[in-house]
Formats: sequence, structure tokens, C-alpha cells
Amino acid sequence: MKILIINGPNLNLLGSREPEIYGSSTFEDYFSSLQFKFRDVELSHFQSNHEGKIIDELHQAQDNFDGIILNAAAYTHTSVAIADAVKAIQIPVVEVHISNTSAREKFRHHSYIAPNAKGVIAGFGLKSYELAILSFLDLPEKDA
Ligand code: CA2
Repeated sequence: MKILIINGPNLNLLGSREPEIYGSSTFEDYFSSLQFKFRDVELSHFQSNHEGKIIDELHQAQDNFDGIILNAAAYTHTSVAIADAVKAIQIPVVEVHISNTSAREKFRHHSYIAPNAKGVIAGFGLKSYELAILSFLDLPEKDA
């Protein structure tokens, strides 16, 4: 099983600011712990602050991965282009958020991505990513 985690804008700052909302761990450290925990899953990670780069990565992923975990960050609430890319690709995408977006400002309540995602996991801190991996584990794998 090959899973790609895509993180959107500002998530490269995890661990350095706003720990009360996003925790105090860097994504790199958390990602290492995920790799250790899910040794049978081939996990990859991509982060970009640029909408087009996220779209390119989504397009390329469909030939190389069984599924995608996408935290599009603020683009979740603004990007029709990323939503279209999620709709266009043939592999399942699980939308993930660290914070409970429904409990925050109103503009974070709407997701352009959710209607085309397999599901949405939000509000469990970095553990949201782990829950998303678990959601993939009974899916059929893409041929190597
Ligand atoms: O809760 C999430 O995972 C979000 O996708 C995070 C986005 C926010 O715009 C979404 O509404 C919910 C923001 C990511 C910013 O990440 C930072 C991390 C550390 C310090 C500052 C920003």
C-alpha cells in the first residue's frame, strides 16, 4: 500500500508557531513516527505553499499511489482548482485537518474538497493523519 500525504500552505511551520492550535511537533518528526508505526505502508510526504504545485502533485500521484491524504490547509476553503484536481484523479483522497475546522471561524466551515473526497477527518491534532492511514488499510492496492 502506497500512500502520499500532501500538506498545503504554511504547514511547513508546524512546531514553530501557534502550538495551541497545531501542536508542538514538526511534521518531519511526526512523519518519522508514522513511518515507524506503519512499517508495512509505503508513506511519502509532499508540502507546498503553491496551489499549482499541489495540483501537479495530485495529477502525478494517481500513477504512483493507492491513495492520498490531503491537508490543503487554507486552500481547502478557497480553491476550486484543487477541488477539480481531486475530482479528476482516479485514486481516493481523504481530506484531513489538524484542527476541528467546524469549531473555528465560519470561513473554515466550508470545504471545496470535501464533496469529492472519500471522507474527512478533522480535529484530532496530528493524529488525524494516522486515522486517515487507518481508513485506507482495507482498500485494494494498486498494482506495483
Ligand atoms: O487544521 C488544519 O489542518 C488546517 O488545514 C490548517 C490550516 C487552516 O487554514 C485550515 O483552516 C485548517 C492552516 C495551516 C497553517 O499552519 C500553521 C502551522 C503552524 C504555525 C502557523 C500556521
